[in-house]
Amino acid sequence: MILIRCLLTGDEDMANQKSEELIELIGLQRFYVESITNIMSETGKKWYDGEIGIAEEHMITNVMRKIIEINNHKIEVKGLIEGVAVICNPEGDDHTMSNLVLEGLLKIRKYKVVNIGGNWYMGEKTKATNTAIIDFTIESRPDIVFISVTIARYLFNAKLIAKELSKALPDTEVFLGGQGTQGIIAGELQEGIHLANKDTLNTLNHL
Ligand code: B12
Repeated sequence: MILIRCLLTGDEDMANQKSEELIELIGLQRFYVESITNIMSETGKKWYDGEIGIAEEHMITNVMRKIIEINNHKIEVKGLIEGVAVICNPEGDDHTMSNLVLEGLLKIRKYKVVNIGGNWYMGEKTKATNTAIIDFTIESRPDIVFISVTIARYLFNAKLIAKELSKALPDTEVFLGGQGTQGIIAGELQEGIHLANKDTLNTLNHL
């Protein structure tokens, strides 16, 4: 794909232009859930196989994040909002690009989005971090909460956050999703906590 070539050479302007062309062709939502996800997993594979270094992987991630942010800003939320959505990662998980993609997809559906993000560097203070995420989310009074987990070892944290939120906010729909949730078995989660469909648009279209 031409876009990945622009990203690999660090040509940000060209990457932007190619993204615009792709969006024109397949629409923003498919660009988010198909093109970006594919390009990023290919990038991860190239890094894993030693074809590219850590710096190149970071550069691609950085340019991609900017492209998503530019496009998210273009989404206009007019009229009555559908609800409030909070997006977060559990402590430890640094994969925040999914949050940006989800932010855009929720904005398209007229949600006011509070994206707490990730990158919590509090060392051993996992409990304090979880409390911070939980308290902030409760204060935001969301209709839905999206918890994104990419690395499975942070699933325990994510489940803990989900459980507390579901207890404190019984009318709020809490979703766990992302690559790190692949091992969850249907029915394993308690009532009020949903496992996001592998097809992200499927989950979003059923909100
Ligand atoms: C970018 C990246 C990073 C960046 C993250 C930067 C950032 N700010 O996001 C950096 C460099 C920091 C990083 C670090 C690491 N990474 Co990394 N990373 C990636 C990479 C290349 C892309 C991830 C991405 O952004 N994808 C694009 C998004 C849009 O796709 P997505 O996350 O799948 O989200 C989609 C769906 O899953 C869904 N979704 C996600 N969450 C949710 C939640 C809900 C509720 C819903 C509805 C939907 C949903 O929505 C999206 C659209 O459909 C992946 C490769 C890959 N296969 O994805 C590796 C990858 C995830 N990383 C990996 C690893 C191993 C690491 C490190 C452990 C490496 C290391 N040794 O340090 C660290 C861990 C750091 C940490 N503590 O979290 C492995 C994970 C392997 C595994 N199975 O555990 C991967 C798969 C790479 C590989 N091939 O080995 N990484």
